[in-house]
Amino acid sequence: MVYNEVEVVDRSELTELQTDRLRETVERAYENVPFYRKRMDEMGVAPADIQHVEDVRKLPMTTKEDFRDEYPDGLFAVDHEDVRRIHASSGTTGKPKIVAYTDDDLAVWREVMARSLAAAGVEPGDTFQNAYGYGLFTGGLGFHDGVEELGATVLPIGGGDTKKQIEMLQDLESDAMGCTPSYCLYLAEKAEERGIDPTEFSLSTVVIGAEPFTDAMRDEIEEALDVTAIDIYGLSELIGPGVSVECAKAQEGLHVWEDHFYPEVVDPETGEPVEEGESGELVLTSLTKQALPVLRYRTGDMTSLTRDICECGRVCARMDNVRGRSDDLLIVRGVNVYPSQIEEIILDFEEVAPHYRIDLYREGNLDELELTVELVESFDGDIDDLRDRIVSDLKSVLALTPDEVEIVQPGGIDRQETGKVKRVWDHRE
Ligand code: DLL
Repeated sequence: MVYNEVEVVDRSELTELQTDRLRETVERAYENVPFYRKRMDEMGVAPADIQHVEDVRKLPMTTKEDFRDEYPDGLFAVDHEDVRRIHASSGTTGKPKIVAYTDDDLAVWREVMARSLAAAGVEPGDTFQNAYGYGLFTGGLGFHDGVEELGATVLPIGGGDTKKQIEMLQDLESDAMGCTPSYCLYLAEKAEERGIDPTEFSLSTVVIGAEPFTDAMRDEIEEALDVTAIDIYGLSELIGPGVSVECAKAQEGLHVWEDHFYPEVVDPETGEPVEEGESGELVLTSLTKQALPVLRYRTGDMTSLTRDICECGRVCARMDNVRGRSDDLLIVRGVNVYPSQIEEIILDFEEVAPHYRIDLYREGNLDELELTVELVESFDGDIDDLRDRIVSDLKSVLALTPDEVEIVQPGGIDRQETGKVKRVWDHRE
């Protein structure tokens, strides 16, 4: 369902809208945020230099370090009395990134989330079980508002409390659910442990995001719960969930709501834009944010963009599923490898469950990689032979020789009930 006509306007009309909005955003940032005024002055760029949306390239970039340096409110462009809500995103180290919303920002967020849910196939009247965490994390409230805006029923259960989630899924017959991909698997497993068949829930759609996952992981989820799993992307710095989403019709890339967020993809090393279709780091500029306008935010997320019109008719650019962040890259004895590449290989083995962990150590000057994978219940083969085949695939596809592949029994890898899943443990620092 197309929620807003702007999703299907001509590209030229969209570009005009983006140009107007970018000019207003740059003006607002320059006038109200000393940080941006200083950066632009240093670069010799004035708001009047922005005549077309593609002039975005003249603007300075913003990084997560800038958010940290300007902690807590140095990037705000409005007075505190106009801030209606604050969220925060905690990284692994240091202070969280604080983000702010005016009334208008909250209205935009509700709108992009309602649009995202509609594209995902959620319909007015559906019951949506919201298992994203409420609180400073943007997942819970972002989804909550969007479900209400769409005219569906929100069940604000939040993250965790899996027994209650299962009870609600059964008793309220939720049609759709929002949660992280790792939680989908956790939930299915816990249901089975209680003797409940998770494919029997009335769920037809899960809207999954907040952490990367491979196609193989998505297949596992769709099978375990007998659902369509739709990828939704977003980040606190830009708004929260609802920056882009797959449509249920094609499931071919995530539609970026370009009337609010302008996407670019750049080479993560040089910061220079790459050709359409090429992979690089996603850079986003907010086009309507009032409390916290963000110019060219370096997300760290690796993707590519296409502007081909989708079979669903939506015109906005589509980004490829984010398989990881530029700073997820593991360099193991000189071999560059993303955890998602390892995930893809191990999930190709039907003997292996979708749970794994990667441990990195340093012995003397040498990196060591230890991979732990878990067997599926039905396994009755030869463990040594399985190990050999996994090692051989890692070697031939990734040129990576793990120092150890440990194969554990079903349930042998610790599960995480809430938050973003952690699979890589780097003990080298
Ligand atoms: O994770 C917002 C969100 C909530 C998105 C619920 C989707 C669903 P942050 O906590 O600020 O915000 O984390 C943002 O999470 O830069 C990506 O690295 C990662 N991420 C978010 N969605 C996806 C996704 C929320 N669909 C960071 N695929 C982003 C891969 C994702 N990574």
